[in-house]
Amino acid sequence: MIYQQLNHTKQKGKKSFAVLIDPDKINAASLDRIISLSVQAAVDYFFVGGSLVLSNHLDKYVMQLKSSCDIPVLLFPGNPSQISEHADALLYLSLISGRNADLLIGQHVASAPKVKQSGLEIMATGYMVIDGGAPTTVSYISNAAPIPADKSDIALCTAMAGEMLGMKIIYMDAGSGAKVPIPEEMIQAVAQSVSLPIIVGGGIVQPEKAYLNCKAGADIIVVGNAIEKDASLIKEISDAVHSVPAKV
Ligand code: 1GP
Repeated sequence: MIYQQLNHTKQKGKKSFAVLIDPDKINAASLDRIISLSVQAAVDYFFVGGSLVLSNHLDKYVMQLKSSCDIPVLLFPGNPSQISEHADALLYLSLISGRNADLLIGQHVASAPKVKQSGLEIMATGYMVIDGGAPTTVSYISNAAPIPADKSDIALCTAMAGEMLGMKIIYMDAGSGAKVPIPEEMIQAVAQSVSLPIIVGGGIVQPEKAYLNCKAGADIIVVGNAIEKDASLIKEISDAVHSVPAKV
């Protein structure tokens, strides 16, 4: 099970790196290149999804990933149509930072039979959108205010509530292409308040920032945009994340 592996890795204090694949921004050839660079760089996970996903290629790309390498594929869906039974697991997102009932529970109810039938490993994920300095697709589509970046107390209370409600993972996201990534202070405040694995993404473009996020308590760093622009960052960020000393 992916979740057990994820939790085990956290207990050992080891950090992981996930490459985000947005099916709208890729083609089969560029995905091939990303796969081989990711294998060489010892990337831990592929996340597949996006806020919109206008194309119909989700299944195709998930199959391409699965047939080319052993890196686990986790779906990171912007909406319930983004389900592929060929993936390994589903980040079953509930937007706990917002007050939009549809994204907290409504879409889950409507798609529950389909999700259950998929046979995917389901990982309940408390999804928290943090203000990244400019409106991102996720903040617009979700129609819900993000948590202000300087309000660590709101973030930690939100994560705590998510944990007590039974979420298995906390995902802190400044949104794809965020101008400003999530500050380390906020990551640290959340990491000290919950014992769940913490995923952090949105606007990370430098290996140093990935490293500092991990030191602050992030367990998995996700990068999408920056890699689409410069694929050599896959190795640089993977090395930075994996160089964080494990807890003793
Ligand atoms: C977005 O967390 C992801 O949901 C990754 O963001 O594309 O900015 O790396 P970037």
